Formats: sequence, structure tokens, C-alpha cells
Amino acid sequence: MLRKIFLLVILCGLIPVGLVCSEEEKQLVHAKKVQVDANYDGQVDRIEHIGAGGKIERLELDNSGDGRMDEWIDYADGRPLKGEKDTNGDGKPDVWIEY
Ligand SMILES: [Ca+2]
Ligand SMILES: [Ca+2]
Repeated sequence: MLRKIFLLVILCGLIPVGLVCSEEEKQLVHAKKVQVDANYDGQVDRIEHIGAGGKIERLELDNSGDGRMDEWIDYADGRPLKGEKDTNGDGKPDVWIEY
């Protein structure tokens, strides 16, 4: 009997701490970096950098499919702010975009 009560006390103590999260706690857990192989060729062609608030801060894209990122977009408050593109494949931006 004492063993069952002890187990019940332990379980009740764990539920509020580890198994049930408040909405505030859920918002604290999010990815910092998301890498995607959108065309399934085995190489990452999209990298999303996520800020502390859970919103995207920077997006890197490989549009040419050569495995090197060639477009970079910076975000502010989840919205695109400015972008750069490398259109000639030299690894340096040659197009600049303001949104
Ligand atoms: Ca790919
Ligand atoms: Ca590329």
C-alpha cells in the first residue's frame, strides 16, 4: 500500500513538471536552424535561421542546385527586409534587393 502511494506521489509530481507544458513553455522550444533538401538530391538547398522569438531571421537558398548557397534573405520581425543573390556563381552577391 505504501509503495502504491509513493508511486502516485512521484507520478503526480512529474506530470506538472515534465509532461504537461504551458503555452509559454511551448513557445520557448523551437528550432534554431532548419536545413531542407527540397529537390531530394541529397544536398541541402534551403537553410532557415530562427531567432529567439521563433521567427525566421535569415534564409539561405541554393537556387542553382550546385550545393552552394546563392541567395540570402534577412528578415525583421518575420518579414523579409533585404536580400542578396549570386547570379554568376562566383560565391559573391551581385544582386541586392530591398523589400
Ligand atoms: Ca538539394
Ligand atoms: Ca548555388
